[in-house]
Amino acid sequence: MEGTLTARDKVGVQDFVLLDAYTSESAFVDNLRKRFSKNLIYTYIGTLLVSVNPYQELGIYTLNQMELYQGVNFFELPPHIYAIADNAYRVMCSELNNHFILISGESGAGKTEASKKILQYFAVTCPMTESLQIARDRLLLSNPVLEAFGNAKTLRNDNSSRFGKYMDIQFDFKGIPVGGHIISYLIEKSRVVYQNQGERNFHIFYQLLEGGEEELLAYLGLERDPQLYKYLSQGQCVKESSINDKNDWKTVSNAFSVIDFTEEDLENLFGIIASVLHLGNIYFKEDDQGCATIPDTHEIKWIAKLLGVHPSVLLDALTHRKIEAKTEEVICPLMLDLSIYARDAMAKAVYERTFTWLVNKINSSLVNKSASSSPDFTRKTVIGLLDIYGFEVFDKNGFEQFCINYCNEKLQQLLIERTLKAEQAEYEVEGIEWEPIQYFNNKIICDLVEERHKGIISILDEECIRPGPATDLSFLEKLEEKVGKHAHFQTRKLAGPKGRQRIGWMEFRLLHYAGEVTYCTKGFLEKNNDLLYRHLKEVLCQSKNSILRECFLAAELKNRRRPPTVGTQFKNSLSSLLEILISKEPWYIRCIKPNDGKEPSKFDDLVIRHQIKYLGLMEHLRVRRAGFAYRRQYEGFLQRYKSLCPDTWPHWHGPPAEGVERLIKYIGYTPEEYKLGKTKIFIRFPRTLFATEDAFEFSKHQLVARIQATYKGC
Ligand code: AOV
Ligand code: MG
Repeated sequence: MEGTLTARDKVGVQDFVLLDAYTSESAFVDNLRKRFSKNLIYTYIGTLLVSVNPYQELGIYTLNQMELYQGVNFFELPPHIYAIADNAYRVMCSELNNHFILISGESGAGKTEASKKILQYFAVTCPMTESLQIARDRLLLSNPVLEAFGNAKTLRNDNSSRFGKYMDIQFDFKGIPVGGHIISYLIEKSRVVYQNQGERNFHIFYQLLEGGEEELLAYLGLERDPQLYKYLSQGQCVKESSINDKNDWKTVSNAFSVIDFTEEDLENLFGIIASVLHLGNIYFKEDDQGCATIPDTHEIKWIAKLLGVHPSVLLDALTHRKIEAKTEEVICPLMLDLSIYARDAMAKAVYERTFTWLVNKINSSLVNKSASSSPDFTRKTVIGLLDIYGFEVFDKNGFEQFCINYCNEKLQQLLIERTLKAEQAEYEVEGIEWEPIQYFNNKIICDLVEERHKGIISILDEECIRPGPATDLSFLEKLEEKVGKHAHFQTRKLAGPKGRQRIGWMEFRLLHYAGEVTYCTKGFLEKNNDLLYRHLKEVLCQSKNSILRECFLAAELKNRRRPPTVGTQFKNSLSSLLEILISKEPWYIRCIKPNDGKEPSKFDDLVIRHQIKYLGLMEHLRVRRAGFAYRRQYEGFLQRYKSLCPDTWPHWHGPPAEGVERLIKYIGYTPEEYKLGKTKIFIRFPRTLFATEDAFEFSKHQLVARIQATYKGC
């Protein structure tokens, strides 16, 4: 065959395990490039799906495509996200067990789009009854609502998810989707009050101003022009050509009407959104003593009206602070910077809690009452979809990146453990011997971050609560003292000469699984503490806006003492997430961004290599290949290659295992090339399968040629 290009040479292999040079990153990149240039964005590593963002509509998500993939065995068709969705669904239906699909990749790689494609696939292909259509619609429409409130334009992605999302889609025993449940993780609330150059606040603010009806804006005391609002205009990019806020407003309004939101809910909800904008425009002045005053109370009046609080009480709470002395409360005026802090803290807290309320509200609308009360429907299984922020490295990385990257460490750990475990379990079940492979266990980094009393989060918490003046610098010094010798930790003081050049005085560096990230400790204490002055909390607890009252009162009653810090809350919520995931069958989608410019058809080797590294794809491939490159159920193998052996063509009537044995003997497999398990054939080398594939392609062409010749003769 020398000199001629095979299909594999032109479009690459559709499963990386078939790569001959499977340990070579270059071969991996080459294969991805070949496929990408032909708009083949999906490739497997076994049952893991690698997806490269095409940054263009490819016409591969049509109804026809959905039908094509329905009920078809995994490797029968070219790789597709529908194959993952369909297989997870079918295994769930046949084995009545729970599954999850973990979608990971860096910002802009296509995670959210992938999760939407999966949801749409289920909505279209799963059996449905009329009474359950509403549950399906609500599940679908929860997306635009959560995206409006939780997504924003960043430098990396015009629709970047600024919260983590885990969604369970619940199915009854017949495989009909009956409801769902969403858990959200750590929304990036700092964005409410500040955006970097070229970035925007959460979409909902712009949608409301662009699309909201005249009467609504008048009721909320808002002007249409986003430039007029400080919280919306700091990034100097209130308009973005790829975003149509007006249309999106219509979609979100329609979604609200389908998801059980009452008029009153919406009035309260937009009252809060508008109040945040008014808050941002409050202007403070310094009096002779340096204390803050609010000379113009226009905004205060609007906030007071919309939140149902007394204007003078609000004004007081923004410029004063209650301090508990031994026996009494003392009220003291705030200096200018502390008033600004109080105002921003209020905006952030109000937005964050409203977002949580929104998720809860959507969840209660996703509970299908008729389904859960009927005994026939008690048996439920779920497919969980995890779309969480990807590993982030910016020029400056803060507390938010620290949390996001820690989350990615944890998920990476889960993937490695589950992959190895699953692989080992499969060999055991099939009665096949295998050699375990070495892999880097990133538990050491997870421990560095989360270990009780010793990890970075604990050290940060200690600094947050200890009496005496604690600062971001004293936190860094504590880190140096307690984890300074850790192999994955560096600071300027403790790093080698190379590090000395690049790590600033306020910075520390973590050697993450995915690469080095330097974090600036500025703001760590404040963000972890997340203090809202008690005075302001009291005002919000008394609010006549029922959403706010509910959010703040409930939290007050629950946390009479000091609530856990942000870092600890996040750590706990991640640990519950892992508990949820560990009990389910995993499916993985690893998304890759082809370039940093959001450009279609541009394949940037460097950008891609970096992602391959930190997504652990080479490692995954090694694990997958450590024992056998390929495995396939006897039925599927026989079905595909039966034409290669006269004994099995056109039909084999005996047990499939025997048919496969007959077939591979005929085509000349040697004993070291394969092993026969209980239900599957395991092929050790890719070249064996290649040869079989080539023979199959050859025989197919011969057959076609023969048919064509026959017709020509007619
Ligand atoms: P992300 O979820 O992974 O980033 P998105 O799913 O929002 O990334 O994708 C970013 C953009 O890439 C989308 O808005 C689309 O324009 C385009 N895109 C992604 N996937 C596809 C696809 N399959 N086909 C066509 N275009 C696509 V973040 O939320 O920022 O981590 O935090
Ligand atoms: Mg996203």
